[in-house]
Parts: sequence; C-alpha cells; structure tokens
Amino acid sequence: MKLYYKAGACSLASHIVLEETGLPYETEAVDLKTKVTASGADFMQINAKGYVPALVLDTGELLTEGPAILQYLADRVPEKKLVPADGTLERYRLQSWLTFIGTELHRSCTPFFSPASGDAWKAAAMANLERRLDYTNGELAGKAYLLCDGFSVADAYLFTVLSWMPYVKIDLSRWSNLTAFQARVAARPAVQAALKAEGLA
Ligand SMILES: N[C@@H](CCC(=O)N[C@@H](CS)C(=O)NCC(=O)O)C(=O)O
Repeated sequence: MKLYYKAGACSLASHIVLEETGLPYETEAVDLKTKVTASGADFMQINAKGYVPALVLDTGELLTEGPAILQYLADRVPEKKLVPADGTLERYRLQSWLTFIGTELHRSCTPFFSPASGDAWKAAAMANLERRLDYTNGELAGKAYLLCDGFSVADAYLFTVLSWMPYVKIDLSRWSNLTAFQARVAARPAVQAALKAEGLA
C-alpha cells in the first residue's frame, strides 16, 4: 500500500493508523499547491480529487476520503481493535465521531488555511469550532479516548485536527480534557513514528 500525504495535513491520521496496524506500507509526499508528488508524478493522475489522503492498494486500486481509509486499514487487522466490529452500535458511534470530526471540526479549520477566506467566514468558523471543541471536551470527561473500548481510528483523526489549533489561533489549554487527550495520544509509539516520518516530532 502507498499513502499519499502532506506533512501535518489530515493524511496524518491515516499515517498514524498505518503505523498502528503494523501493515507494510510506503508513503509519498504531495505538494498540494502544484499537485506534484515527491517523485515528480502528476498527483491529479493518481487522485483526480487532488487532495490527500489517497491510498493506493496493493491491487493498484485507489481509496480516498480519510474516514473510509481509516476504517479500511483498521478492518485489515481486527485483532488490533482499532475499530469496533462491523454492524455493532459501537461501529456506528465510531462513524458518528468520524463524521463529526470531518464535517464539524476539520471543515471549520478550512478558512484559516486559505488566504482567500474573508473575515466573516473566519469568524463564523471560529464560533462553530469553539462550540464543537467545548462539546468534544465534555465527551472526553473521565475517558481516555472517544470510544469506551480504547484507542480507535477516530482518536487518530481528532488528534490530527487538534494539532492544527496553533494555526487557527485557538489556545487548547482552555479545555483540559482535550489537552490531556492530545498528550495521551502523542505518547503512543505509532503516533511518534508517524510524526517523525513527517518531520513533525
Ligand atoms: N474529504 C476529504 C478532505 C481531505 C482534505 O481536506 N485534504 C486537504 C488536506 S487536510 C487537502 O489535501 N487539500 C488540498 C486541496 O484540496 O487542494 C477527506 O476527508 O479525506
């Protein structure tokens, strides 16, 4: 398998989960502005959506969209329990978190990474983000991870989005459960390995 990524972008969650699975894989960085990969390939020919993460399977097939990639990887190694079993209520709770992180947290960060976004959009996104972080902080009260069964792929995604807060100019120290969560996830060897590989450790 090969993961196309950009250091520190949402593809970091897939990179962390690849490390957690122990499956063999390779990575290739993508310049998201020029859409050229580190080896000089035209990324648009690999993933017509033009964004990361993109996972090329050993069969040569392409899988895109972070939440789908995360679940695909976790399902390859059920013994690692990175996702609840298919068809259980807990699995839908995991999907609920992945959707929330993707559409409410990740998307609310978008205007802060785009020079073209106006102040009104940024203010609305900031208000939304603060409300959603408040909610997430509450959900983590007395819990080590988002789901009761331990670390899951949703935690890798939440960790990745929380790592953007300095760029968004949100001080996470307001939310003690979020900062404790961030430290807990950062201490995982797989997370350290992915961060190091992306030059972020
Ligand atoms: N819906 C996609 C969104 C992925 C996404 O937003 N990727 C960003 C990096 S975090 C990207 O590659 N942006 C470059 C672009 O859209 O041109 C997913 O969940 O995987």
